[in-house]
Amino acid sequence: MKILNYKLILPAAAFLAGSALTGCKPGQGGANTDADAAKKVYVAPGKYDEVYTFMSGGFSGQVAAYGIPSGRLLKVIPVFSQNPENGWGYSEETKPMLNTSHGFVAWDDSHHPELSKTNGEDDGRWLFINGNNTPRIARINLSTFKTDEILELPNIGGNHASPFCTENTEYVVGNTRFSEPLDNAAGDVPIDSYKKNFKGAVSFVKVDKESGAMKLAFQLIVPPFNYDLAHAGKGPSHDWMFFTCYNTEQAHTLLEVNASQRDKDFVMAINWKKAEELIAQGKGTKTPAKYAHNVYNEKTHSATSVMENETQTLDVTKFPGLVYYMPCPKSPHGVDVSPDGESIVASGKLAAVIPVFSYKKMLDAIDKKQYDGTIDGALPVLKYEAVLRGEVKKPGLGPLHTEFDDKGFAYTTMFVSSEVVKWKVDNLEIIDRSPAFYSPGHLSIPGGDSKKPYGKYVIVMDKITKDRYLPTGPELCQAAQLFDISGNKMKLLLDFPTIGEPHYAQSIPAEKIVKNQVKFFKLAENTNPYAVKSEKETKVVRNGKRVDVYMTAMRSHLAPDNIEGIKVGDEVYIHVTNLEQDWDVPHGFAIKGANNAELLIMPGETTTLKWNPYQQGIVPFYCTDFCSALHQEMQGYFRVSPAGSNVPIKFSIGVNPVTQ
Ligand SMILES: [Cu+2]
Repeated sequence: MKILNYKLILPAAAFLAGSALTGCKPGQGGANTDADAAKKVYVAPGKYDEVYTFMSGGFSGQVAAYGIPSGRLLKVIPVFSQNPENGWGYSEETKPMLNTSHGFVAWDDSHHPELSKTNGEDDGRWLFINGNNTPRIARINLSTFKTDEILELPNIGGNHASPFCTENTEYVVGNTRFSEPLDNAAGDVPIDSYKKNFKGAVSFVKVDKESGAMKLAFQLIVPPFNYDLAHAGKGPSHDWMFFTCYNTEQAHTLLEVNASQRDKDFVMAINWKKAEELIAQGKGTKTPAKYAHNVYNEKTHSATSVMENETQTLDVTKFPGLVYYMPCPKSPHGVDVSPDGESIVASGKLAAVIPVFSYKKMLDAIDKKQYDGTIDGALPVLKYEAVLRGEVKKPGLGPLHTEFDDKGFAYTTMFVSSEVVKWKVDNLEIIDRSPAFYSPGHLSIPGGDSKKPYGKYVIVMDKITKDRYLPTGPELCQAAQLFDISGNKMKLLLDFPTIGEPHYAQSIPAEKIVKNQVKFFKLAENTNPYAVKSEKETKVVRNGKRVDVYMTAMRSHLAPDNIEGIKVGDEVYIHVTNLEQDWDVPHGFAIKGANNAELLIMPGETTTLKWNPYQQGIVPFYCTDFCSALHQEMQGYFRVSPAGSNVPIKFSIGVNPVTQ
C-alpha cells in the first residue's frame, strides 16, 4: 500500500481541505493540537485507560491491544506468526495452532479484528481476526488474551473480506480477495480462462454461543470478482450481509488498469438467513476440501490440529432471492452499516462521492424487480437510483472506511487526500474535516460498527508517517492517531506508533473486558499430560532417544536443576509447569544454544520446549522473566555426554539426587 508519497498527497489534501492544513507541516504537531490535548490523553500513573483498542498488525500477523486515550501498548497477542518472546508457535503445545493444509505456516497477514456481538453490541467475549494470505480465521479469547482457535478456509485465495460477525455472532463470514478455481477442481488451467474457471466463495463459519467454537457451516459460490470488505446488517437488516466487490471486469493481469475500467462495481447483498434455510433443507452440495481446524484447550494448555475434508457449497446462481448486486462507484473498498441498520455506506476509492444505500429501498427494488440486468444470467443487479438514499458530495479523495458515533454522525477516511471527514447520517451533509498524517486506511470508534456506538474517540490508522517520528533508517513505523470527537469539531490529540501495519482496529469500553479477566490458571485443573503438580513429582524419563523432563518453576528455582545422562542426538522435551497461583508471576525458560525460542509459562500452566543437544558439555538453562529478588539464582545445568556414553539419567535439586 505504500505507493503514495506525502509530497503528492499534500497538494491534493490542500486542494480539498482548503485552510485546514495550514500550519501542519510534517514534523509538527498538526493544526488541531493544543495544550488541552495533553490533558485529554494523560492517564495518571497507576490509572487504567478508558478504552481497549485491538489493532491488527497487518504483515506482523498479530494483534496488539492498546489503551486509549494514552495510546499505551498493553500486549501483543500472537495469532498467526510465531512469537519467540513467549514461545507461541515454538512450544510443543502451540505448534499445532499454525498447522494448515499447506503444512506449518508460521506467518500471516492479519487485517480485520472483529469483536463478537450480542444484539448488535460488542460483548467483549472474543475477538476474531483474519489471516489474509493463507486463508484463516482466528478467535482470541478476551478473558485470557490468547488465541484459542484457528480455522483455515478452503476454496479461497486472500481472505480479505473477513471476518465479519452477524448481529448475534451466529456466524463470522469471510470472502475471497483473489478468486481462483475451487480446490477440488482441476486447477491446472490457463490463467486467461479466468472467467470460465475461477470462482469466488463466501464462507459462513458458525460460532457456538457458549464456547465460541467455530465450524465451517457452508460456502456460497459467487462470481469471480475481488471481494474487499463486508458488514452484516443489524436491526431491520439483520438477515443480510453486504460485501464490496471490485474487479467486476474479471481481469487477471495488470489490475491497476484493467480492474478500473467500469464506472461502477458492486455491493453484493446476501440474504444469509435464506442461505441457512437452504442448507437446513439439504440443498447444499458436499464438496471435498482440505482445511485445518486448530483448537487450543485451556485445561490441557495445548492445541490439537484436525484436518477436515469436506465443505458444503451452494451455487448462488441456482437459488433465486439469495444474492443481489447494487451498483457502486468506483472500485469500492469499505462497506459499513449505520447503527439503525438502514443505511449502507460504500466507499468507492476512485469515486468522487460516497453513496449511501437504503435497506428499505433495496427491499422495495427487489419487490418491484427494478433491475438493471443480471450477472451470469441469474443474479439481479438492482437499479442504482432505486436503491440509493443519497450521496455524500465532495467528501475528499479516496474514501475508504466509515464508522459511526453515538450522535448520528459518520466519519470516513480519505486515503488520497489524507483526511477524516465527518458527516451527518440523516442529511448526508459534511460537518467537519481534519487532516490525518498520512494516507489513513481504516478508522475505529469504540462500538463504531455496532448498534450502540460509544463514540468519544476515533482512532485513525495511517500507512505513511514520513517526518512524524524520529527516523529509524529506511523502514519507518506506521502509526495511529487519536481524535477527540466529543465536540462539534474533531480534535487531534495524539500520535502513536504501532506494530507492523495497523490495518484495522476495534475499540471497546474497558469495563466490558476488565471484568472477565483470568488472573491465573488453576493448577488443580491443569490436565496437560506432562504436568506435575509439585516438586516431588518432578522426574526425568528416558525412552530410547527420547527424554522427557518433567520440571517445575517456582520463585526462585527450577526443579530439577541438575540433570545428567542427556546424550548427543537425544530428543529432549522439557515440560515446565509453573506452580505459582498468583497474578502476574510468569516464569520463563531458556537453554543455551537451543534452536528454538524461550518459553513463557503462565501460573498454573504447563509448556514444553523441544531441544536437540548436538554437542557434549555442560549447558545452562535459566528463567528469563524477572520474577523475584532471587531471579538471577533461578538456573540449572544439563550435562550432555557423547552419543553412546553410559552416563545414567540423574536429576536433582539441592542435596537429594535421584537416579532413574
Ligand atoms: Cu522466574
